[in-house]
Amino acid sequence: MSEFFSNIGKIPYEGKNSTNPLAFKYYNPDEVIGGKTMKEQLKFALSWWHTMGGDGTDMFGCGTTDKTWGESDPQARAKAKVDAAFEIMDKLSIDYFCFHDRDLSPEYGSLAETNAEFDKIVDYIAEKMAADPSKKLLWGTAKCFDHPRFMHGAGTSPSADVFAYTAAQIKKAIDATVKLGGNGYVFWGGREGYETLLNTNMGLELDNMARLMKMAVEYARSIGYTGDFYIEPKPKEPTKHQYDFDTATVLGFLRKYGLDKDFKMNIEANHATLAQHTFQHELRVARENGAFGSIDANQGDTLLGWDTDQFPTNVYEAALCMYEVLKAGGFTNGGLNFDSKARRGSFTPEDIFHSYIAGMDTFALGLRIADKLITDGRIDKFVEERYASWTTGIGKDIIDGKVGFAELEKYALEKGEVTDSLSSGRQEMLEAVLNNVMFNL
Ligand code: XLS
Ligand code: CA
Ligand code: CA
Repeated sequence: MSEFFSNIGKIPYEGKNSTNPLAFKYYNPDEVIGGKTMKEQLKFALSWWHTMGGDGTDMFGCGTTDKTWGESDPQARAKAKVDAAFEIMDKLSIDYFCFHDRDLSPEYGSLAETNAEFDKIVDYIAEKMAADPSKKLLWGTAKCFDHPRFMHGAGTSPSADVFAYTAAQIKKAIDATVKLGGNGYVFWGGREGYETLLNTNMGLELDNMARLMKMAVEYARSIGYTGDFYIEPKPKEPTKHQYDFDTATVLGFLRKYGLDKDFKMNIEANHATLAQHTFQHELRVARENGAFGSIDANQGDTLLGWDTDQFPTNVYEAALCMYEVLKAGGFTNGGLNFDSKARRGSFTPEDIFHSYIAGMDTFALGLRIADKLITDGRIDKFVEERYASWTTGIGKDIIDGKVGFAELEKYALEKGEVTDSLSSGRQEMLEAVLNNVMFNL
């Protein structure tokens, strides 16, 4: 087996004063932060689609970087991709990976043929994982959105045949996830949405999406899968209205169909901003609802209205993200998947490494800051004191269910004006506290 990146060695941790572009400045895998090693806290994953397959193609032009891995034959290329992926993970000290079925192995003629070739690649990955048990599958998923058969949706297609095909494809992707010991299975509703209500039976489509998910859970549990199921919210792109708009919308859907015990969220930063939320907002909504699962780490561009999937370099965002992760008790089955791609102009093999180093160091800094923010305690203390009125007196009576409208009316009439009970929200002071913690490392 040949080496694909012979000019790049294992990326070392050299600390913040290093100027070596091929070294980590902040990610020190075995250093303990917040009670666990950084590698346990961050659980970085490589995304097979961007890293192994994305060649820079966009709607205005063809690829700028070669992702053929030296093979023109699709079977040989799929195998070479596995070798190259394991080399990248090894050199970057990344323990996890994520895939869509078709990223691993493309479509051939019939579904049966496609499945047979897919099995061979899954077996090959299983062999590589057996040889290096540090490599693990974070989650798998099925690519039910690129082929023309999915033009009107997959689980939400008006065609029952397409629904059946989708179920068959997901069944196979679940089999592969289980075979590779994955602890996560993702549903991102690629074309599960609509362009116009003039041709859409929304009620049936949503019922069918829930049917598909129920079947997936039943099947996976029946073959012994014990991991998590995630829904990855996204408000738009490719469809105008995606059904899984944001975390709050997805929670409503899950509860309506009795799926809330089975699913958590895979929150992507760029999807949060597309929904006009902050990344932290989406994480907080998930956390407050016991639905925090996994993260697709990337960033969008606030000046662009589409999904740019850039490698994350915004330390502020990463810090607030890791604050939510630590407050949620850290990752269990989930982790940080770099659903990110180098810019089209960053086309050399080294750019793969520069991109991951940038993303990993950004989240390493985020973790360091978040841990300091929690031990510093000023923000948590402020929030606690802001809500102190709920721990005694009338506030406690409300929480304890001791009073209703009649008692509250009596209380308010006796009390008179209540504006004096308020104190400043101190937003600017708190933002300065965050800056102080951030730059005091
Ligand atoms: C696309 C999504 C997709 C999911 C997995 O926007 O981010 O890549 O993460 O299907
Ligand atoms: Ca994603
Ligand atoms: Ca995205």
